[in-house]
Amino acid sequence: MAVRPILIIPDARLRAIAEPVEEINDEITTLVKDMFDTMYAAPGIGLAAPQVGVLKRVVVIDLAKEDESPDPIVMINPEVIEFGDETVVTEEGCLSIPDLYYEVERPADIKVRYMDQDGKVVERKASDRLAICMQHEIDHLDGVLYIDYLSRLKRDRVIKKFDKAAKRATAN
Ligand code: K1U
Ligand code: ZN
Repeated sequence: MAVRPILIIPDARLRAIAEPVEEINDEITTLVKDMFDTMYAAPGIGLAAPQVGVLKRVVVIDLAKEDESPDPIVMINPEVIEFGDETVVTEEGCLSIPDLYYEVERPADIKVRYMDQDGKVVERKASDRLAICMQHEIDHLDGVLYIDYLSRLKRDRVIKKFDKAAKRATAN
């Protein structure tokens, strides 16, 4: 079991564009395993590789509740290939912006294409929490955070709070 540290804003790696995975080798297999360990330990329902400082297009998700059996999803080089017309407003959180939750509006239904851990190309439709979580995680691969969808006032307030905390941490 290897739990990796989760990066917190304003770490610049959370704003970088992650590179596509060219080959599913041992490095990627270990990364996926560590990402699940890290996500379950947090706990969270999703995690993108840049959140553990690896700028590769890898996402893990598990929406199963504590009393349900695990339902792990691995998405390598994921893309949203269709957005539905309807939108929903749901509360989101982010392990890289801890202890805050805000409502965000996103497309309710999407179709995604990705490679699974065996390198098989998967196309699937998603709705409800899965669609929201997939969009949140795929955004991470492009350096986009859910706070980017808030009003400028709310977003700037969040950024300021974490900038201050980071400055305090480096001063000590
Ligand atoms: O990517 C991340 O930072 C993980 C994030 C995923 C996410 C949450 C909500 C909406 C969209 C995407 C989290 O997992 S935050 C923690 C969380 O939501 C949660 C934690 C424990 C139980 C249930 C939910
Ligand atoms: Zn996040």
